Amino acid sequence: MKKALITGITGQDGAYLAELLLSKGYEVHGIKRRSSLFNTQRIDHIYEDPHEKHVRFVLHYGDLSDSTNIIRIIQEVQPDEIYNLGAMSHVRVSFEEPEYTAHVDGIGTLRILEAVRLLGLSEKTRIYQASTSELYGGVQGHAQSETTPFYPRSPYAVAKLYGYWITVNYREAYGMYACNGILFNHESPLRGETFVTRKITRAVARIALGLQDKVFMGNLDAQRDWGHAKDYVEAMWLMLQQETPEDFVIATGKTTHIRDFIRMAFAEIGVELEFKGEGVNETGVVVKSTNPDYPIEVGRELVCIDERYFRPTEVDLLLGDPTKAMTKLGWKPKYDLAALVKEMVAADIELFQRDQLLEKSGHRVMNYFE
Ligand code: NDP
Ligand code: GDR
Repeated sequence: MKKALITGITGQDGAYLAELLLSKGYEVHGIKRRSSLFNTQRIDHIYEDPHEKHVRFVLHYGDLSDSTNIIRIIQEVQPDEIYNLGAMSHVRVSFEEPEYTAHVDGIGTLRILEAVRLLGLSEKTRIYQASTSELYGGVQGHAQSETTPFYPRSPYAVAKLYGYWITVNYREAYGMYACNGILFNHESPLRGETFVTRKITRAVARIALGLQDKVFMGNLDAQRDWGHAKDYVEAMWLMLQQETPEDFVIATGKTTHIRDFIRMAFAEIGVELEFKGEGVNETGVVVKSTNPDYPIEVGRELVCIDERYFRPTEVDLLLGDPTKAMTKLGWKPKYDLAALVKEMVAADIELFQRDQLLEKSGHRVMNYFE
């Protein structure tokens, strides 16, 4: 039985990847951070009681900022594959926590690679590094591929640039099977609540149910190449099954404005939006509302701009060219954007209907906005 170790197992991708590897017969180990509240909601459905025999899913306390902990866990698990997904992954927050981001996203990657080398596991253990389309940042004007140069535009992207190159360096210097997946944005109902797609689908659900008046957004002019996280974790696994380690771009090859994602999400509840005004004065106004289950008045302002959500430096457009992954890995996404939006809005409506029930029976439900 193959053993995999996943850092960031409690995150969006960690949860989908753990499910995928368990379905393929792996023994899956994950590193979770100590937190004052439970932080395993995304993986609770696959949790196995450690007191049972033949457990195939094991969690270890750990942190990418602690090399002694990383070394100990890798020594104990002796994994065939490591997926380094753990990171401070929010681009805007990285401007507020630049040093921590470098420590975890940059040097954290080195800690994994060096642990494998020091433990004499270079021949046995294959390593996947969660690299990102944010590396391209300021490189605009054409689709971004494995040969496009990098120009990071945030502390997050700069930290990930170090992670990318240290992975390449360990592969070249020590012959390790280590590769970078340069993944473009991927989303799902498990997406963190403060990333733009989930923020929008949550707002749509809450507005539909009468729990929220409007949503405040940042830069609506940005464009992103969005795929489904389920498709993208499959590509991670495929990258570690090749004869030789290589880096791959994973993307859909289509890009969409944030504004159009908002339109698509509101269309799921029968609302047609028109955007009026410019810059910070832009608003999204209802011009048609056709779903009797969610009666929303025509003329109502549902989207406004709040400068707080703008970034000191922005990545205007991301558009990936996944030709290499499609050709060499045989990878192809199963979801398109319309199916992704539909699934996310439906999941958030269900979530908030549950919250409504709880509130009706006297429970207080907290909802934070960002
Ligand atoms: P999430 O933010 O959902 O998950 C990040 C995970 O990292 C969480 O499990 C988090 O733990 C963990 N983590 C954070 N800090 C540390 C730390 N100091 N030590 C150990 N673990 C830590 O991210 P995604 O699942 O969306 O992304 C997975 C990886 O892929 C990340 O590295 C991200 O940067 C990268 N990436 C993501 C893309 C996307 O579109 N989703 C695109 C390209 C790259 P906790 O749950 O406790 O917070
Ligand atoms: P990104 O994702 O920065 O691309 O990083 P995010 O969803 O945060 O932003 C995408 C774009 O939307 C614009 N935007 C807003 N973003 C947020 N979060 N909130 C808003 O209110 C808002 N309004 C407009 C942003 O300015 C940006 O242009 C994600 C993360 O998962 C990274 O870890 C990963 O590496 C990259 O995707 C690829």
